Amino acid sequence: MIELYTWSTPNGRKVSIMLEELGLEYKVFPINIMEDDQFAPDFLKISPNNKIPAIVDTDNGLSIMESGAIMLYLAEKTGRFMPAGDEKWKAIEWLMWQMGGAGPMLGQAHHFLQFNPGKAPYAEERYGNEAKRLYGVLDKQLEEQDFIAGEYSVADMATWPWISRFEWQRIDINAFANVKRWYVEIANRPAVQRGYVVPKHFDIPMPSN
Ligand SMILES: N[C@@H](CCC(=O)N[C@@H](CS)C(=O)NCC(=O)O)C(=O)O
Repeated sequence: MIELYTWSTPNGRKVSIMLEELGLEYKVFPINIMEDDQFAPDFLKISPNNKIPAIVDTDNGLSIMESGAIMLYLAEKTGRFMPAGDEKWKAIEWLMWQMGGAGPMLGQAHHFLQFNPGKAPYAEERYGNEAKRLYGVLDKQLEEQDFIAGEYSVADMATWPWISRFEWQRIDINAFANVKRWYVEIANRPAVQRGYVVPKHFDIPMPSN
């Protein structure tokens, strides 16, 4: 069984969505990052960087932090959501794009545009522009294929929860037709709907038209 330590954020939802897609048995341990649960000594033993998500696989006692590493572990454990052949490297390439680029940059957009508007105009402009650039990159990748690496994979499950915050990022998702089509298709997957509400219920934001 997988023990999942998580909170209702994009990085946490990546893993709950993947666990739902896989149909694996898992137990949720909410780590309320608004109340500093992430600094509790017991949690630091499995997530020394004091961030969610983290898992423990009770089959072998292994603990893993970092959502991208967790997704690679689950893909290897189950043999699912990782394409074969060259497309495997496309899935990993875009997983790294999400982990190293889209996630951190969109996180900054949330910080300045959503939570601290008016305090740092330069940062708002910088991360607002970077968010638009990233949506443009993703839109181009989705121009000729349904999913980021051809078939539905870890790359989509890692990226989609970040795109679900398009409103916080001040993005008009209607301006990115391929991203919008991809976003809505994934939002309609029952496993994504189940994984999105772990550990707390929030409605999935949907484009206005
Ligand atoms: N690179 C990490 C980032 C994890 C991360 O930033 N988690 C945030 C929530 S989305 C967190 O736990 N923040 C608590 C804190 O910074 O104290 C991953 O992908 O797992």
